[in-house]
Amino acid sequence: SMQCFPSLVLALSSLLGALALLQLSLYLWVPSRYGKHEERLSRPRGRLPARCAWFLQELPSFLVPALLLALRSPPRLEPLGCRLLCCLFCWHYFYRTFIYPFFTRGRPFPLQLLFFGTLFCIYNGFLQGYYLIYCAEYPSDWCTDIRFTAGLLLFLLGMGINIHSDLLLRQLRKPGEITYKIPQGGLFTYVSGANYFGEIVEWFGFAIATWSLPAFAFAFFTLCCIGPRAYHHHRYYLRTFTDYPKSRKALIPFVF
Ligand code: NDX
Repeated sequence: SMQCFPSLVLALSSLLGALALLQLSLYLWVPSRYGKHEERLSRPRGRLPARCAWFLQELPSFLVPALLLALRSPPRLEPLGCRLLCCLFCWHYFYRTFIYPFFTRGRPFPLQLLFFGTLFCIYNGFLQGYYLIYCAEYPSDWCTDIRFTAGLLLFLLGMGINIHSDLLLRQLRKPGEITYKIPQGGLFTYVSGANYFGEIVEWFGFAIATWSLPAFAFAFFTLCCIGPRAYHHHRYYLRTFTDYPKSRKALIPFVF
């Protein structure tokens, strides 16, 4: 049966950090080619409807940690913190897998990115789940620790912002439409990447609540992955809409 190998956690976390830096160097100047940054009709084949693509891609991030949690024998009942934190992770990916894709009005998603996205979700789902289920140790009163409570609060706040912003984006289109409009309302009043801002806050909250290397590596990866993308969205809006709100920032309200 499985057990904790701390060196495996260290190796996988370091590789995740390295992937984050690779990601940053690849996509800081040129955006990753999906959504509004994919050249129109350039590759009519090699895409999957957004609904299937997001479902398939995100599923492992839910399934892998959920299975690790369910199948661990003997079941890990102590400490409470580990299961709670693993459930938080699964909860986000339950939303991302079973709710978000079924409402999306996004354009078809490139198969090649879908492939790498799926690999990434397997990798990260395993790392976070394995660490929390087999390795993490918390004092029995972790649930009242300031790191847990403050982190949890940030996680919930970020998730709220992320879900709300994704909803506002979806409402910009009627079913079947693929045009882009200026997002309005919620945190979009202040930033072009409100959904990304929420997601980044969420995973840094998770990292603080778990106080673990894998979770900080994932928060850093998220920042490197969708931080630059928020900036590219911002640039896209500025060159596409002459009436784009001048005071709006790219990612962080009032700052950047
Ligand atoms: N999926 C995380 N890297 C990513 C898929 C891409 O969950 O090779 C990371 C995630 C993957 C990436 C994933 C990992 C790294 C990959 C990358 C591809 C290359 C890269 C594999 C897995 C890679 C290395 C080299 C390291 C291997 O038509 P449309 O789609 O544009 O429509 C959009 C619509 N919309 C608008 N509609 C009308 N008017 C407007 N102005 C509109 N603006 C947007 O709204 C969409 O339907 C929808 C949202 O669009 P957008 O562009 O704002 O968000 P999107 O990027 O699609 O993300 C959707 C959500 C969002 O909440 C975000 O926070 C979350 O997913 N997300 C996304 C990416 C990664 C991630 C979270 C994370 O790292 N935690």
